[in-house]
Amino acid sequence: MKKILLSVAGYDPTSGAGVSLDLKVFHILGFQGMAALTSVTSQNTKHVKEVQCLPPEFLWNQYTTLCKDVTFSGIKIGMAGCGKNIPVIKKILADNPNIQKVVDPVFKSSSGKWLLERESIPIYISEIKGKASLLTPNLEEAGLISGISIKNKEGMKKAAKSIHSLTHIPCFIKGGHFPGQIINLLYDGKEFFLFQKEKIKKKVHGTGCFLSSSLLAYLIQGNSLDKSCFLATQLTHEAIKKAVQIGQGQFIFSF
Ligand code: PXL
Repeated sequence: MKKILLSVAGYDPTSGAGVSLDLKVFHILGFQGMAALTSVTSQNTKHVKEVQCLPPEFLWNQYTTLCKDVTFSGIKIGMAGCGKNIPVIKKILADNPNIQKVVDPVFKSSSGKWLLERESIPIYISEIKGKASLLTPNLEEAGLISGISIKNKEGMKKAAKSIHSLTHIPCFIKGGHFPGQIINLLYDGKEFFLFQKEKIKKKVHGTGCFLSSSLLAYLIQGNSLDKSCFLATQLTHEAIKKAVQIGQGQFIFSF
């Protein structure tokens, strides 16, 4: 029987990001995917129009109802949607001390809309302290968490160290927004690992979600943290090559 992975994230009606993308990624990597929704958005491939956060009691209800029935092998946390959901996310993480948990701190859409209130960022970071296997911010999110403005590899290293000391969680910074090259960096608390790829000139929606959900799947397959980061970088790169412009805005994954 396939192992079950849970995505706790928001709904993007294009399926280019959020839970519906996570479920597809879990599927292609051999897992059964399930989801608990934090929030629902209205958006197209051009922009996010509105975010409706679901009530925290309902998020907890979705999670506990699933738990009464099935056992999860791993959990991915994506968009929290609003500060009110943070205590529930903390409870879900704390309720699962013995499985791999990847937290993708989604703060802003690529079109610039806040997906978590800015003032909730420090609370979120302190509430998840020590409660996950891996944190996967992009460059901007890593800057917002650490207060470091990241311009190059050295800046990434400084930010990753600072985020690790704040959270006590290994940190994988997704450096897809550097001009010219993609530089992803893992800091596991001891060592740095760099994963570099040539940049494909396409604006693809949901690359952060793709990276973090594939990372969880590779970890559950039994790969080490650095091997999982390598494999997820590779798979995301291949998926970006195949992404298509279905609407009038960003490219979305098609696999
Ligand atoms: O890519 C970040 C992201 C994650 N989850 C949902 C989103 C977005 C960006 O728009 O809508 C649901």
